[in-house]
Amino acid sequence: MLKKFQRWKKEQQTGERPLSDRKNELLKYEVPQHIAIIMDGNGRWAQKRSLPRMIGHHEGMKVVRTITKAANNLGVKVLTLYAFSTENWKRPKIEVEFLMKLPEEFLGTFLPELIEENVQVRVMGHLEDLPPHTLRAVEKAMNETKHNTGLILNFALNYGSRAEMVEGIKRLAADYQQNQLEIEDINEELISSYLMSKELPDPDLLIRTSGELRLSNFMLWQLAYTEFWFTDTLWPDFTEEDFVEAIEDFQHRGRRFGGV
Ligand code: V0D
Repeated sequence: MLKKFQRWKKEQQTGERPLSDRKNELLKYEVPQHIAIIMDGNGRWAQKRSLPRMIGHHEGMKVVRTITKAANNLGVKVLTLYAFSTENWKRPKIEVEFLMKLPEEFLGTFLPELIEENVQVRVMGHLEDLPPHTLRAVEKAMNETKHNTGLILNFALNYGSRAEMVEGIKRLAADYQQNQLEIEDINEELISSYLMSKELPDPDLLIRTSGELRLSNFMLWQLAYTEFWFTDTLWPDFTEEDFVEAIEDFQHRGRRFGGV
């Protein structure tokens, strides 16, 4: 409510186009089907305020809710969020333990709302290494939303793209060894079907916050034709306005797939 008022006041003072107008305009053009986000800058957001990094992660979790609602309302089909990479285990133990409680807290607070809004929760990553309490919460959410037909909210959790490829290629090789497929059957579509993102379209738009201009082992195969959008804004400061701006920019770019 406060945020809405502040937005209205700013629009009055600066003559900015209201968010509702911008969203209506957006819907006249092609909205990206699949948006992937690297939600970076949570620790830095906290450190800038002399707060523990955990507070930044917690603030970042609230933004996940805002952007999920926005994506669902705009008719985005899939929102993939990079929540925890295979590299993130190297962080201090207490930070990892705190992070592993966030799925439970997020779902404990927002699962009823997600169900209400017809959102389907999915997770891609090596789930077998997650603490049992985290896995339980995630499995419950996936199970309770599996028939929902709205936005697919896809969390990349303990995910790494190269590991995903290695594991997929091993299964492909095993299937070959057992005469399930022939060399000639190997094509891009088949390879996609051995990845954790199978049955999802490739992302149309990748957003990375906090000024880092790297992929950090995120969906390397799937991002081959994706438009990239970077911002210096830290994830806890990322707003619906920023999200709409990214989509507006996406719509203004011509995508040519190497053709003319
Ligand atoms: C911390 C910013 C939601 C990024 C967002 C375990 C870093 C907040 C989830 C979540 C995290 C994951 C799965 C699920 C439901 C919610 C989450 C982690 C970190 C890593 F089914 N936010 N969030 N998971 N952060």
